[in-house]
Formats: sequence, C-alpha cells, structure tokens
Amino acid sequence: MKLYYVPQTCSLSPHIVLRELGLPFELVRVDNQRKVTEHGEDFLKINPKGYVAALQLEDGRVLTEGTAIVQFLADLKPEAGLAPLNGSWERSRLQEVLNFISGEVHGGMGPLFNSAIPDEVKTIFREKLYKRFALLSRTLEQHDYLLGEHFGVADAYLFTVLRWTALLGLDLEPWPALQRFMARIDQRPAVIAALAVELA
Ligand SMILES: N[C@@H](CCC(=O)N[C@@H](CS)C(=O)NCC(=O)O)C(=O)O
Repeated sequence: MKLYYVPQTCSLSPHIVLRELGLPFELVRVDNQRKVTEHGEDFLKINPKGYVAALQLEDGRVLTEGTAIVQFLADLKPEAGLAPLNGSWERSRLQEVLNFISGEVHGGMGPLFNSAIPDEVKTIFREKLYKRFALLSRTLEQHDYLLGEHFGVADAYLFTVLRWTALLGLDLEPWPALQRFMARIDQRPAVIAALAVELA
C-alpha cells in the first residue's frame, strides 16, 4: 500500500493508523502546491480531488477521504481493535465521531488558515470551533479516548487536527482534558515514529 501524504496535514491520521496496525506501507510525499509526487507523478491522476490523504492499494485502486481510509485500514486488522465491528452500534458511533471531527473541527479550522479571510470574520469561526472543543473536552473528561478506554482511529484523527491549534495560535488551556489527551497520544510509539518521519 502507498500512502500519499503531506507532512503534518490530515494525512498524519492514516499514517499513525498504519503504524499502529504494523501494516507494511510506503509513504509518498506530495507537493500540494504543484500537485506532483516526490517521484514526479501527476498527483491529480492519483486523486483528482488534488488533496491528501490518498491510499493506493497493490492492485492500483485508490481510496480517498481520511475518515474512509482509517476505517478501511482498521478493518484489515480487526483484532487490533482500532475500530468497532462493521454493522455494530459502536461502529456507527465511531462514524458519528469521525464525521464530527471532519466537518466541525477539521472543516472548522479551514477558514482560520485562509489569509484572505479578515480577522473579524475569523473570530466568528474561532468561536464556533471553541464550542466544538468544549464538547470534545466533556467527552474526554469522562474517559481517556473518544470512544472509551481504548485508543482508536478517531483519536488519531482528533490528535492530528488539534496539533494545528499550535500553528493557528489557538490556546487549549481552557480545556485541560484536551491538553491531557494531546500529551497522552503524543507518547504512543506509532505517533512518535510517524512524526519523526514527517518532521525530518
Ligand atoms: N475531506 C478531505 C479533506 C482533505 C484535506 O483537507 N486535505 C488537505 C490537507 S489537510 C490538502 O491536501 N489540501 C490541499 C488542497 O486542497 O489543495 C479528507 O478529510 O480527507
């Protein structure tokens, strides 16, 4: 399998999951400005949407959208317990949480990265995002991981997007449970290994 990635973007989430599962994979770096891979391939031919993450299987099929990729990967090794069994109530709960992170947190941060958006407008997006942080914090005050007491794919995704708060100058101090969550995930060997490669 090949994971097309850009360091420290949302592709970090499937990168962490691949390492957590101990699956064999190759990382292919993408130049997001030029839409060219490190091997000189036209990235738009691999993912016409033009964004990471993209996962290419040995037979050439390509899966995109981080939330789909991490579930596909978790299902390759269900015994690792990174996602509840397909078709279960718990699996639907996972999808609920993944969609929340994708739409409300990942999507909610997009405008804050956009230099064309004036500061007063950004304030509106920031306030909305803080409401989402408060909700996540309430969950993580009750248990260590988003779906209970075990690490799973939703935690890899939340960790990935909350790392961007540092880049955006957003303070997590009002939510100590989120700060503790970040410190907890940061210590996982798979996360340390993924970041070592991405930050090199
Ligand atoms: N809905 C997509 C969004 C992916 C996305 O936003 N990728 C960003 C990095 S975090 C990217 O590559 N953006 C480049 C672009 O849109 O040109 C997903 O969740 O996988």
